[in-house]
Amino acid sequence: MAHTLRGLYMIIDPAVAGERDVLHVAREAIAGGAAIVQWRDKTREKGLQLADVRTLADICREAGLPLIVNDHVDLALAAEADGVHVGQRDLPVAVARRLVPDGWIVGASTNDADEARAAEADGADYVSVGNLFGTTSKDDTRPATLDTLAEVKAAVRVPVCAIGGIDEANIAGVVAAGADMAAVISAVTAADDPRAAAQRLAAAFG
Ligand code: TZP
Ligand code: MG
Repeated sequence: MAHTLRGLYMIIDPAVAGERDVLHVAREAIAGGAAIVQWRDKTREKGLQLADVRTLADICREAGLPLIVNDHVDLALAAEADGVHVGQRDLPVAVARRLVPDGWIVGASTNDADEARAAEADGADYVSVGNLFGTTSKDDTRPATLDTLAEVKAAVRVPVCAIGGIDEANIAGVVAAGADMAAVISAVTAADDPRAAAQRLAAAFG
């Protein structure tokens, strides 16, 4: 099934969820209108993540949404996800593309127009741009601005996903700068009511 790469891109990260049940957060985000879901776990071994990723893949399939696994092609394949997201130091986009089935989504993290053009040329289906507003969810990020986002949008034809500290106060500016998707972790995961937060964020895409 071809998925639309537009709207709220919900990243499910157990480290940010803390005591909250991550799969519950995912269900709430989807009920609130998330359009794309990513699994991101920088902490546990892949064998210990697999059951959760498989369950999340089922949840996403049921909702008709794509599940994208961060970093790990093998975990994405094992969980029967719909795609993989690679950073500049993960497997190269072209390699990931060769390893996944036809029709899978391959996304790439970028920080400027040159990286975005290269990712697109290597076969990325979308590029992400960040860290836009500062984040408490990830260390070692490279800063980017709304101008960077607009430059990337002008440089590539594939959809562009904004990331980094996106919340209800700044998401309208992100959409105005040309983002096709806005990725969030904490703005939904740590919200008092994750479903309502997702609903308000998703509304920015009209
Ligand atoms: N890459 C750049 S910033 C970031 C990632 C994975 C984390 C985004 O999380 P939050 O909580 O929405 O700032
Ligand atoms: Mg990565």
